Amino acid sequence: MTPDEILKEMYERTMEGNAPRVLELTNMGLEAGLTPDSILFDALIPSLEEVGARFERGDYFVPEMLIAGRAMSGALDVLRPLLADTGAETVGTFLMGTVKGDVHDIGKNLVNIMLEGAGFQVIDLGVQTPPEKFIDAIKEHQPDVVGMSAFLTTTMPMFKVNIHEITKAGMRDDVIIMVGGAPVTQEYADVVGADGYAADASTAVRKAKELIAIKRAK
Ligand code: B1M
Repeated sequence: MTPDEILKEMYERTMEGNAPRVLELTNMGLEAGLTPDSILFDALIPSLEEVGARFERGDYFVPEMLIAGRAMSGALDVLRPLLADTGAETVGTFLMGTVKGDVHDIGKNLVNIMLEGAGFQVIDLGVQTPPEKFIDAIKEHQPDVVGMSAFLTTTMPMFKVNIHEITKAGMRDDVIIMVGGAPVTQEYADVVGADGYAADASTAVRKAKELIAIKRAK
């Protein structure tokens, strides 16, 4: 198969949620010289976007979204060391979690991979993270940045709740707070009082570095 054929089939099989074949195609793609970035941005991410569009149209339901997500996660396991393996020095500690009420984690995991690749130490609190878990982890790890992901319009308000609780706990000035996730915008980040927002994983890395440099220069 040519690299283009591999990407095309990967797009289709991810949409069908055929995890074993997506895994096989990921390995074949790498052997054929495809970069991890190309596998992500030319096949896996567009495929999940199409899954989301089909769900909105009522052509797909939750089980289809679930298996497509699993197929992508399997491929990410293979890509993780390749995306993260830059040998960069530790540039800061990043505490990351998907907010309470939200089980989406693929986007968060991708941000984590890119952060690790850029030299961040990442502490991942997983999904459905309640405010008290963020607070306990801030106390324990004293991160430079606290990152919160939300993927539903119904869970985005948890940013404000979390920031309020972190402020009440007297820790707001100790950490930089970044938010992100598919429905989140810069305007929303400003409204909830976050320090930073990024639309995708690589921008998140750049933004985190910028914000840390500004804070350390003060
Ligand atoms: Co869900 N889901 N889902 N889902 N799901 C979406 C998000 C949706 C947009 C689909 C749609 O309608 N088009 C929609 C949300 C609508 C809305 O609120 N605006 C939706 C819905 C409605 C639901 C349920 C409510 C469905 C139901 O039960 N009726 C339900 C909710 C469950 C819950 O959380 N309580 C649900 C469930 C699920 C599954 C469990 C089946 C599965 C999740 C599997 C998993 O994550 N392990 C799933 C999936 C797979 C999706 C779609 C299809 C794909 C999400 C994904 O992984 N995208 C999604 C449709 C879509 O996004 N087009 C959809 C790929 C990923 C790489 O992108 O997540 O955007 P993304 O992450 C990006 C950026 O957002 C950014 O960087 C990432 C990488 O570039 N980013 C940050 C993320 N976090 C960041 C943090 C930062 C900075 C940047 O700083 C801290």
